[in-house]
Amino acid sequence: MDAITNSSNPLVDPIQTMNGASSSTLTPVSIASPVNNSGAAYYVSTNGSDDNPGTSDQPWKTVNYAVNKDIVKAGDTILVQPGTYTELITLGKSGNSESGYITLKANGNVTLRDPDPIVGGFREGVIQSANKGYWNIDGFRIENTSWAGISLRDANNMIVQNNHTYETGASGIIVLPETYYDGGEREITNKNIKILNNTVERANWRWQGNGDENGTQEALSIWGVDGFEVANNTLKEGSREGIDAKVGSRNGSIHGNIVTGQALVSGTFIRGYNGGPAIYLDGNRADMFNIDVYDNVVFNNTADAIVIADEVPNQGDVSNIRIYNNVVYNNGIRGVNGGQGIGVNSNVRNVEIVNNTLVKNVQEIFIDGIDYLGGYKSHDILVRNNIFSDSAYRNGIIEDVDNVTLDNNLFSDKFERLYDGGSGLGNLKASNNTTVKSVEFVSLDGNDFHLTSASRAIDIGSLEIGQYAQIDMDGKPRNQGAGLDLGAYEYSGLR
Ligand SMILES: [Ca+2]
Ligand SMILES: [Ca+2]
Ligand SMILES: [Ca+2]
Ligand SMILES: [Ca+2]
Repeated sequence: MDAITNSSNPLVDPIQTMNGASSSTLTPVSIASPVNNSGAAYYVSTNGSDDNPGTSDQPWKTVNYAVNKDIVKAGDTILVQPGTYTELITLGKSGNSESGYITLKANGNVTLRDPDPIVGGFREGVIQSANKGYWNIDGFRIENTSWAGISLRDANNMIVQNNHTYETGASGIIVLPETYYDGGEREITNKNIKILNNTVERANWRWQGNGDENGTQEALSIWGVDGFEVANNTLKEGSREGIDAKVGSRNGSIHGNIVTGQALVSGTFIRGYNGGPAIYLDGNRADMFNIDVYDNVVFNNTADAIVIADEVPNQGDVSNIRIYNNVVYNNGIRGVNGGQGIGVNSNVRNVEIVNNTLVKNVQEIFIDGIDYLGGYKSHDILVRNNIFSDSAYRNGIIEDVDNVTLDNNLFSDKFERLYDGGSGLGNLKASNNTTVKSVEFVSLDGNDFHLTSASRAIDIGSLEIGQYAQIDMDGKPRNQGAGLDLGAYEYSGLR
């Protein structure tokens, strides 16, 4: 396993152990370790000149000049001095594994602006690249763009960290193939991508409806990527979907992110579009597999929270997905959309949904493998040690799926049935589920879903969970006291 997939083991991942609801405010640690900064440093300043040598005393003037200059090599750093730069920056070269990344870093408060924020087609980003690798893009504010903020096509070994995109026409950050390639393995053109500690705010801000060229894709899109880590980012306010890993993206993780205020268009019924998930795994035109989604806080999104699906059933499927330690609350609008806390649709197999806390969504757990998208009947879904509480409409639905294990979960007793549906359901093993009048969170109204000593969720969990889930969302070991607790947070106080 390489450095990216190592992150799926929380015991050895320094980022994960620092995680919590406030993790995105922390300075990243050691995550950029592969970056080699031993090379030369060059400078860009608003009062420089592109005829200068690019030193601190005689800096260049434009960022795009710097990223294309022959003298800049793998392992070098370009420091962009404070100020506002209005230009499109097209990365013109690559670093390499021997000499390291090329670092493009904001050396203070640097704002990048689209020179023409209305004109610009599909794939344009204020920072953009095609078929390049080994760049570390660090610390920029990018605002008011025609399409993306940062757009990386056919990219490898990229780190995008500590940036803030604001009011982008389409995605804040997107990794994508140059063309659709008709799907299949050919569309997996990106490798080893880390998107860390960024803020993506008001993505798809010019979206007007289906077919609008300025508002396609999602706030943070991982498209056709083998090996990815999307960690500790904050997404707030966005017209469409939030974090979307799709079209055969695989061997990756989405963790420690805060996702709120996405799918603002939902309920407005603009040309038939009704929003999308805050975190979305969509296999689409190629096989998607081996993905961990954990330690995310997903709340106050207008539509669904975390959904696993396959929009193109006849090409590729989705398998080996783990969803754990997520806190998911107040998503959806009853009567307007499904408001799913965690959803599993068709063409999906081998999903483990473990130790999540889901509260006050329209419905908490939605497993329906056929009617929605077509494809084969989903199978082998494990739902264990979760808390499903205080839903607006119902606990959820389970149907059209085979081999479902639903055990050791806690439900609030608001509804007669643990789940609706039930047709086309083969081999459900439901056991040791508990219903309670109140979960006894620290604060249901205040959205603090740690457990109090009175909670029934304490010590009644199944020990049969993967190694990946042995640490709770706060970074504490599970199985304290007399047993393992349900939900994202292990109780560690006295009872
Ligand atoms: Ca433009
Ligand atoms: Ca597919
Ligand atoms: Ca169905
Ligand atoms: Ca315990």
